[in-house]
Amino acid sequence: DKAVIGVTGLAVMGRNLARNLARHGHVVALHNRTVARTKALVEEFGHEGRFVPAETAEEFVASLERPRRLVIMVKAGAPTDAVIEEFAPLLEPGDMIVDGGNAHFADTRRREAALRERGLHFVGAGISGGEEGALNGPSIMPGGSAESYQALGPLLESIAATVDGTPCCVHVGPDGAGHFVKMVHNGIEYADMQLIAEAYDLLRQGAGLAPAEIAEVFRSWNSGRLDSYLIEITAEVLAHTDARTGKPFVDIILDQAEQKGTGRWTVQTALDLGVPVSGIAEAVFARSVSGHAELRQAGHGLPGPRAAAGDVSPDDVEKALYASKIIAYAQGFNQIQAASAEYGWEIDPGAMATIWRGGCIIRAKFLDRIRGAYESDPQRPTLLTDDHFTQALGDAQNAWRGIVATSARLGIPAPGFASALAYYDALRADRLPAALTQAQRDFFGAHTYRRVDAEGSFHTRWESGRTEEPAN
Ligand code: NBP
Repeated sequence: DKAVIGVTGLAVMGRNLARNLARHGHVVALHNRTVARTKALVEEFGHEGRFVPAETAEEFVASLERPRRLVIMVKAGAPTDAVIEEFAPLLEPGDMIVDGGNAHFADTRRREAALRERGLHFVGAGISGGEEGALNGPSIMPGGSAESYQALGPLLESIAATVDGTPCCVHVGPDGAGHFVKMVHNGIEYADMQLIAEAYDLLRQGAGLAPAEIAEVFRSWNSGRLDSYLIEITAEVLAHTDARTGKPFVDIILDQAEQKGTGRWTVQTALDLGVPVSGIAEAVFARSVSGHAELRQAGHGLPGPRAAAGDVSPDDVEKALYASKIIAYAQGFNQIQAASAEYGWEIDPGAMATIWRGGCIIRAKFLDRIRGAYESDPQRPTLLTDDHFTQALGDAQNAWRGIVATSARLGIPAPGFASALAYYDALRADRLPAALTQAQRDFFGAHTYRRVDAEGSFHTRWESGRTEEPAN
């Protein structure tokens, strides 16, 4: 039997993806640099489906039916290039290489162009949901040509998570579009987690609740509009007691959050595209601050209030959290739209919300709302103008402003809540002080300015008579 698809790179992700494919009745070819991994998979899980193990690259390629579908699940970066170089010469025109790793979209664009020259399809596919998702149904974001999706899409859709009968997998767009969208997914995940952390901190320090009580608050939120995987696991974590000490588990964890880099990529890329993603940026920087032990040590004695429980109400925190979450997602979707315009990807933002409803870390009811918002107006400049979101933001006004003010007064850092509110107010403003900034730029650097009452650009001769002249 020939295999319909092959997976090379059988660490946790590749192994689980191969098992998922086999469990759905597909014949799966297997390959790994270290042969022991291939053997272990067949020994442990061979009964789950039909596997065709191969020891060499040649054997692996020969075991695939044409057009060959070869999935790479190795470490992102140089290992991915090495594996592509190993297999590309063995493939024939029309075959496809799928990179399911966490590649940077610029690398995917480069690889796609190089392989297209050689007559091969290259599909950069974002796969979310970690090892659990890979095995039981991930959210899959494949890029590449429409032609490659015809041959590959049905297979991927068969193993993806489903919500209301719809698979969490759709053709995202050409070349790097899939990996770009996966990157922004991760950036949004950072923002969502930061907002949840701030909500916890406000309930803990601001309302004086114990972790077990806060777990109950999150549990109740999880049956409302905040219903999501991240809120659900937050309740689980907060309810957990450390077996060694009997203390709340959250209190024995070192308070330094790490990162693997996709959040940073999201912000770097947003800066290049000129898209304000302040929510994601605050989340990346908050993790960074947490990890700077020496700064925190140095800053620990600085004057200011030590949080003492105030009158923070869980209902107000819920409203502030929901409002700030709307802002973070609106910013992330704007980043996808900006990249889509920049690279000519024609990404359907509503379809991205649809495939994030299941399988991935940010899966949530909320994404159905976003889907609806883009269905009613695919071109909308911001999600904030959708009726449901506008109303939620309106309802949150007192609570949101109160929570941000209280956090400042009590000395509880809430950069996510505060920056979301500042962004919201900036969009609402009649006039921004950017007028002054632009005037300063003209003063010291002759950078020119535009007037509200005339066409064209102008420069004022600040040093000689302050006369205004047209600039070209
Ligand atoms: P790793 O990222 O730990 O990579 C291990 C695999 O890469 C092994 O199969 C290893 O082969 C292979 N490999 C390396 Br390293 N260098 C190689 C080379 N030069 N030539 C051939 N093979 C090489 O595996 P993972 O955690 O399963 O993740 C796979 C991909 O999926 C990564 O890109 C990751 O970012 C992405 N991802 C991971 C998760 C997650 O939750 N772990 C979630 C979403 C996406 P060996 O066995 O011979 O050493």
